[in-house]
Amino acid sequence: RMRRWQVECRPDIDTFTPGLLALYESLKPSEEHKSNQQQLVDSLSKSVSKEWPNAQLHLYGSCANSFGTSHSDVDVCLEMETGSESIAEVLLKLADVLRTDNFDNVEAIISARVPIVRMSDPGSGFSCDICINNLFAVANTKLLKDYAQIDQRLLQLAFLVKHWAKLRGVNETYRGTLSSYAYVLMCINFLQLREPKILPCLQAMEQTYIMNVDGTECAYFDEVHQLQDFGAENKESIAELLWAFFHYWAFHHDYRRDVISVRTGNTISKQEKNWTTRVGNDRHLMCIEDPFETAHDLGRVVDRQTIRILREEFERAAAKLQNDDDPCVTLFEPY
Ligand code: 3AT
Ligand code: MG
Repeated sequence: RMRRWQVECRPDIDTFTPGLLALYESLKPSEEHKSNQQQLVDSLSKSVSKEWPNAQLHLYGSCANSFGTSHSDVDVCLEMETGSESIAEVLLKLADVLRTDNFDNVEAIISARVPIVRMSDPGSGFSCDICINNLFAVANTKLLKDYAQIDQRLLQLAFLVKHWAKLRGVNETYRGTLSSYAYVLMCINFLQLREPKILPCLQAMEQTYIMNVDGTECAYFDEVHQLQDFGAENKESIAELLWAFFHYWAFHHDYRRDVISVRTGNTISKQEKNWTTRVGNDRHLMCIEDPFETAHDLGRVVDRQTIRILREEFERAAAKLQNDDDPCVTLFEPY
């Protein structure tokens, strides 16, 4: 009897590639969407510079890493000298400034791991998160953007996975499932592990980009225009890859032993990271190493209940792609 993990992909899987690519195209943000985002950034920049003329405004997250859909929010990082003020004090002052300038629903969220001000733009209705001096996010945004330029299958796969995760309700960190950022790292690592490889490991190559964040060096090879043909030997279609992605997380990944690591382009052991026992709220049931903040496990939000939900969803997704007549529809049915 074939074991589940030995199952091969259905022979007609490629017939679903055009449908999946059409869906991917429909998820990409429109030009109008991008220009609305730019307007929001411009008016925000004006407000901020009145109070903090030397602050630098960086976009991060999906509005800058090229993994943004037409539903994505705008993530902004302000780089500034805070002097004797705490980040919380700066954020409270920022919230006041934004209220005065007529932004909507302004709210300072001070207790989060990364404290932010959240607000929305009265014109476009976009939601916007603003953080202070979180330059790791700026660095990982550039890393993701650079990976996306090597092989177009990364963007295609990640858009479909993010879309699936949103519709299936497994893209909610506050409820114990995974962030969009975590899903993109899962996609990158998965493509680094294909044979032949579709993506290289940029952090294992010559360092052409180095940014120092709070004493941690964020360094990697960023001359990605030299890597345009990197994945060319691998001919797998997006339908095959999407199935294999879910199949990997349903049946192949060793949840007990392994950590996925974009930094090394491989999986490493929990033992090596000392992620074998629960420390505080960090359970380390599903381990995803942050490429720069390597002590940070992006899966730490996952608990006993949500890991079961996630694994069932991965199995369901693999089964839909394997068996259904119209998986482009059924895969994405809301839960
Ligand atoms: P959406 O399209 O908005 O769902 P996104 O890529 O903007 O996707 P998030 O809004 O979840 O994702 O996160 C915004 C950025 O913040 C992405 C990444 O640069 C950074 N980030 C998010 N979560 C973490 C984390 N746990 N550790 C480090 N950086 C993070
Ligand atoms: Mg975002």
